Amino acid sequence: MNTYKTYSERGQQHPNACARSLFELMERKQSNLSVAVDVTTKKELLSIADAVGPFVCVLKTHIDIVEDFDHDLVAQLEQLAKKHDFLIFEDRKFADIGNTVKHQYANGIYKIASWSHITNAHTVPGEGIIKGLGEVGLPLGRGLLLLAEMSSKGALTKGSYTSESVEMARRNKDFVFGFIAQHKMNEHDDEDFVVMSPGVGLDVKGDGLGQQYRTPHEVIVESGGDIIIVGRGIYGNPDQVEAQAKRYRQAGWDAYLERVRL
Ligand code: 5FU
Repeated sequence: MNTYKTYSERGQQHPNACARSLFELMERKQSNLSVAVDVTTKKELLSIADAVGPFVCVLKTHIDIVEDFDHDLVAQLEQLAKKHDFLIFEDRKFADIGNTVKHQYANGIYKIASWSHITNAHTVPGEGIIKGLGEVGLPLGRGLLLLAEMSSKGALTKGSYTSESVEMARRNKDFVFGFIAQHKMNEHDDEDFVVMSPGVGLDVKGDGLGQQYRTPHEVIVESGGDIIIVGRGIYGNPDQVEAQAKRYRQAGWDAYLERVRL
């Protein structure tokens, strides 16, 4: 029996507004690709975002590595998100008590909540981190992913840590719509968490610093992930950015079609 629904079916049924718009746009663009644009200048970030924009559902940033960050960068990213129809995900990995993360999310130099549709948090501090971020993000219609499983070698995100993280998500479904994880996390028919999986590469298996890569097929078909996150595999060779984005988008979408037909 086919237990995998299509992205559009999931979009129609999902209780979380952020997940609904994400699924709808994935179907519209036929893309389950997120590009991690880990570059350190405004110029490179904008140029890669514009080049990969047509092929992605989500553009993932690490805004604090940009040397010449300013608010014009954010304004231009938001324009590109509209032009190419993608969501922005600041991979901030919040990890402090609720009161502190609230300020880190809303204030400071980056004011992440004002422009990033999606962000994420470690569950190590306990559930207060979700409550704190939710006070800022919920009124803005933002969505949160919990880090249930990391991709790197030796990660401690396993066993009861992972299952407790899923329980936290279940108790906070208004704001938490999914996970950064390596496998599908749904256990009940009535739950539908979005799984975004980093550590995806078609050509290499690791990076010498603990990163571990799997193929889009392994992530989507074998492990039941929903969105592949690809960084250096796409922006690593500046002359190949668009070609690699097309290649990974195709590999991700083919894997999805295989999964829903299984
Ligand atoms: F939560 C995680 C994780 O478990 N692994 C990751 O690699 C996040 N990442 C991010 O995905 C990491 O910070 C990079 O931004 C990206 C992977 O980049 P790569 O160049 O494809 O290795």
